[in-house]
Amino acid sequence: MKDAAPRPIRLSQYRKPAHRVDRVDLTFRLHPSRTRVLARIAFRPDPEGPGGPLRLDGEGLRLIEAAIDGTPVTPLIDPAGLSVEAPDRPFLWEAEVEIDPAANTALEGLYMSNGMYCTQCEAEGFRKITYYPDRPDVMAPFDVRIESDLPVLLSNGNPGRAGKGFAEWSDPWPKPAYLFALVAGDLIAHSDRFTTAEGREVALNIWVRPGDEDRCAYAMDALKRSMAWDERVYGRAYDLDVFNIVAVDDFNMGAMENKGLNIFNARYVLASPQTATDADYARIEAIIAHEYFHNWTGNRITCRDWFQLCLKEGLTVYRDQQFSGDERGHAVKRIEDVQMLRARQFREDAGPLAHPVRPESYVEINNFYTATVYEKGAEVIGMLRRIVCEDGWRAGLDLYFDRHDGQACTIEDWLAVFADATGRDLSQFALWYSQAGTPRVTLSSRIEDGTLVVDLRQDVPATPGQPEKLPHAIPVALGAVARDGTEALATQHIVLTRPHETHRFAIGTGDAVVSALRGFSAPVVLDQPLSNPDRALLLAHDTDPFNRWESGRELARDALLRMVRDGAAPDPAYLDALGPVLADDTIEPAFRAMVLALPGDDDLARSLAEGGTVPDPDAIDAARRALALAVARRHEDRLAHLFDSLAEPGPYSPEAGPAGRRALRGAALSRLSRIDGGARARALVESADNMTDRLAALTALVAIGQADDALAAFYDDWKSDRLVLDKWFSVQVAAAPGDSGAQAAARLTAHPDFHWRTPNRFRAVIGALGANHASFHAADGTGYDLVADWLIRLDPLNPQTAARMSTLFDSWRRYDAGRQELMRAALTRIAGKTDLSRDTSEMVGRMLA
Ligand code: 0A1
Ligand code: ZN
Repeated sequence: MKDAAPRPIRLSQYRKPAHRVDRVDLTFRLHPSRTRVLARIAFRPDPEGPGGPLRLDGEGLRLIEAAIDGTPVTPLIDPAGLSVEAPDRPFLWEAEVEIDPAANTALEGLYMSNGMYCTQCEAEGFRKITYYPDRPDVMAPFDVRIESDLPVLLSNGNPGRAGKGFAEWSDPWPKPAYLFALVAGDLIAHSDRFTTAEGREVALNIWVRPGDEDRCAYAMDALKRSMAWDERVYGRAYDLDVFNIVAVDDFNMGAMENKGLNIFNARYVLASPQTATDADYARIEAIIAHEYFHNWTGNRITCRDWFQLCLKEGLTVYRDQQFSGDERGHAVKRIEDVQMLRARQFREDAGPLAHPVRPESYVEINNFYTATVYEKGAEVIGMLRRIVCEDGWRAGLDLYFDRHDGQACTIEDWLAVFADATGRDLSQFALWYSQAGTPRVTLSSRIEDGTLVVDLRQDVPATPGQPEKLPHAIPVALGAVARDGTEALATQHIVLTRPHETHRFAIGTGDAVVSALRGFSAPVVLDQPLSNPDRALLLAHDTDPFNRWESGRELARDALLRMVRDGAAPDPAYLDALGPVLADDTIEPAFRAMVLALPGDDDLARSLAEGGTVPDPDAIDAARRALALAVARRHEDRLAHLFDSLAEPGPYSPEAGPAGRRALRGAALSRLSRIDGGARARALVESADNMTDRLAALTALVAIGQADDALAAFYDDWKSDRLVLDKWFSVQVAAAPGDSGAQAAARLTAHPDFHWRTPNRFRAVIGALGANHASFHAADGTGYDLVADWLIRLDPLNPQTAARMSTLFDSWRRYDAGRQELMRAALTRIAGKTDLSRDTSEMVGRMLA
């Protein structure tokens, strides 16, 4: 147990550090269980700091010896670090510590994965490597020497001397300790080069386990495109002679932007047509870009403290989304991003874990790498850009990079550059960083004498600790579509700042439908009473692709909610409206696939709960299946035509065009499988030459309970490939019909290949169960119990991943009394575990509060 009742850390209590660091010199003598770390750190008292003794963070370290300016010292050691008297002038701290990487199952600090040493220091892992002021506002250049017989020895920065059994690295760019990294192993490189716009020749390497080297080409290509894009779009060039990426199998998150040495979860690097799906390729591209873009937004300009996490994450997510949009098409990318935002962030914002984009307190910072900080943080950047307009955006960004390069900054610094560059008062806009909760915008409209009158109201819901809210500045893009399908009003940009506003627009028609929140111009819930014929009109004719899709989704949602609530039959109006979209080959296939997709069960449950109906997971699941079946019956010919005509003739390419065609074909297949007994899917699962088609077919078979043979064959083919085997585990649980995913998960957790200590495998089963709404919420509580059992088991080994997964329970108050009781009991059981980690106990405590 880390702490009985750990006290929260508060933003309001920020104080400057007492000591700054001028230089860090580290030597690692690597050994699986007895690694020695020698640190020589040049400190200097900060005249603006609070003074006092030298205070260093440190956890799980065995101090061998320490000295100040060459004189041995005996610091006062406690569980969180040490304190020692130090001179009131610059001095040299030297310390040798011993650590045990092989015993490090938490995957923070220096740990081992398949015989390879690697590190994860964000947010507070460096303190598990040596004593240090482990806070992001202490920045220093690092020199590192690694001693080991392993063939590949890597750290941040540029390579220095190397010889038998050692290598040296030097990072000239001052950085906080969370960006430190070290890797040592028997690795093989996929190498390339890039010449920056400034003429710097950069050696690029992707380091992987031998055998994986033929799966790196796509990640390398994505890296080079990211480097070129950041130069072209943001004027930011790379600043070292090498850029290394390492793939590791054991990793808590997606990837990490360590300076010059990005470390990736292997699943976000390795891809071949036979092993990775189109979705995997798209994620690899996005994450490679994200980590690379952090070199400027995160590394060159970092965060003053962890409350400012969204400063680097919101901006970097925004940048990676723009990049993917430029590379793959903005319409589809925006729809995907909004789907993700609603599924993860809106859910978070509506429950007990709601927090502002910039939280004001935390117990364990690792619990705040959330959809709110990342995805809502990115939405806030998008809104800022809409509000300051294109010139203001460019001027503000230039000022940001000029003014703050090399600094550790705050959200106030970020907003000040836009205020200074544009002369605007952004104080109301700043509320987006401090107020939690998803605002609701209610819109009604009428046409009076050729004028479109739009009434808008905004409400920001109460969230934990924030009962009262002020109105936000909400950019609303809106237009209107006339009854004949022509555009009656081109997109207008307004910024809602008051609780109620009325806007008037001259309009050349007597009747039109308002298309509001075009492009999803703000992260809000839009409440606009539209009839289904109005929605069908927008689906068919809106010039805004996001709202075309949104109108189709609203039709589907409305049909499903009526099926769940009133036992209604599938709405023929929805089925009719799909017809033209399915038949129109001029519409991009990826877009048509998204129109065909139904809203997720969890999304529907949230809609029902917000509308005052207790969601019944079985009824939601049944309604979804009934609607999918009705779509299949009604459009069988069109779907069959799509399935037949969209087969890709040539060799597999992961590009957006062919990927979109496969997506539409897969969507058609999943509908058709409900009426053809799985015949097409069975044929495709055998004939497919790529993982996208094969997994789409397998998923369709699992969903209709016809997958036994196909699953056995898949296992035989892929049992020695860890990344593909994760898919085999996951599909059986995530796609299982009804509540059968709970039994599937129980069966799979007893499988000899269920290596639950590896986060990817754990997530493939336990995370997949959480993603299968009807199964997680199985009425007898088996889903809840299974997840709770495994979280209790994982927590002592890997608190960070256990805490993250515990959020599966965050919506417990939505459900019926029986399920609420079962979920509360599961949470209480986790909370009552002796020695529960600080990470998980914070999460469970917030959910039960
Ligand atoms: N900064 C990384 C994500 C990351 C965050 C925390 C970690 O450990 C607690 C690891 C990685 C990113 O945004 O990609
Ligand atoms: Zn990031």
